[in-house]
Amino acid sequence: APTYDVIVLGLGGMGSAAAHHLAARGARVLGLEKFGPVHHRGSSHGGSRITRQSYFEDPAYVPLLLRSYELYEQLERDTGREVATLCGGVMLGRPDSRTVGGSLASARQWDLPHEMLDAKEIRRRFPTLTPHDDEVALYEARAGLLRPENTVAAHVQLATQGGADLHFEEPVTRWEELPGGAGVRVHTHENTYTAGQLVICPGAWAPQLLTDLGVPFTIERQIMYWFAPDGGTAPYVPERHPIYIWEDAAGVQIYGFPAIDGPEGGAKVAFFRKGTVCTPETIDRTVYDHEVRAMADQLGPRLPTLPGRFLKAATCMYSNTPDEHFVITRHPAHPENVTVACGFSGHGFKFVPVVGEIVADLALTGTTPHPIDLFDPRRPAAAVA
Ligand code: PYC
Repeated sequence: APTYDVIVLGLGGMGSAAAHHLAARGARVLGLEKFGPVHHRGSSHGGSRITRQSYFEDPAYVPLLLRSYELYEQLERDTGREVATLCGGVMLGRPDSRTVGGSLASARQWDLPHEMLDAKEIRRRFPTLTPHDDEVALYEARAGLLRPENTVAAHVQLATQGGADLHFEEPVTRWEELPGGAGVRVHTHENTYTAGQLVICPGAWAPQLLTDLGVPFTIERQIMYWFAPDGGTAPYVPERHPIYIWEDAAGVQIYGFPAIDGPEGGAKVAFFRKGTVCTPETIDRTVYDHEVRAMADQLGPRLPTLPGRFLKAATCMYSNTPDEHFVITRHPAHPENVTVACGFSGHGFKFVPVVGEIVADLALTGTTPHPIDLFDPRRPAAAVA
């Protein structure tokens, strides 16, 4: 008989959540991760991620977000770690922008608490922000930020406490199905393991690990920037400052956070998308002056106390599907034994705990009560290169 009920390949944001939810249901779990716990070489680092409910990408995400909020609260209660700060958020742009219009559509469809602010009201409430007169914002009090490293550490902690064996620095070299649908065999340089089920949470390694999924993933190099505002961080503390996603007239989105690392830590900002294609092995981790300048140029007209002084930058990766919707499914080529969660396309972190729950459902029962039709890799829009 297989040694484990489930092997989880990849213990980043999604995989560590899956390992926890599987172990909490009594499964014998082995987790295998190429790097150490909470590393900076994938997509779950950088100190902060946005969370929000009035979801401009598609209203179909909202029920999953509501559950994810509950599970993030539970994660804080169970571990005592700070993972979420609901400082409020503004989705800003012209009324007909995707950021504003899409957020409002989700808020209306799901009756989510929100306020619409005109430019004058935005400037009054949040004096760091200076929108054009023709810009508006959807304000959501329950938007805010998540701490990715703490989230991964919390899930690793709970998975371990739940009895999961988590092996770090042990990359998977290959895997195959056992004869007769009995499960899977997974190889690393150290060992060979068997399990009834395999869960693949590959992050940016999806193109290499999921070649037979039929989804042309694009891995995108992203840069996160930290700037020290002129006049100090006092107006940027989370008690006063919201997270923001701000779309310009050309459809380019920037986003930013309050200053969460004290007066010396500055405020983090970034472009949402607009990265360059990369691979996890060859990504250029250097951030160049022209890139810092391009970010700085966006800030001055919109947040006049930024860019201030450039502090630091770091790189990260998005794993994009063609339509930017996730892939969460039983693997179509291995439907009996393999579950995959990938292609989070730069907007997945807020879903980490609910993805852990869904993956546990799929691996242990073959189905989930959560609405995941949008994430089927066989949808036509997922195949368009
Ligand atoms: O998922 O809200 C998000 C987000 C904003 C910028 C990158 N991702």
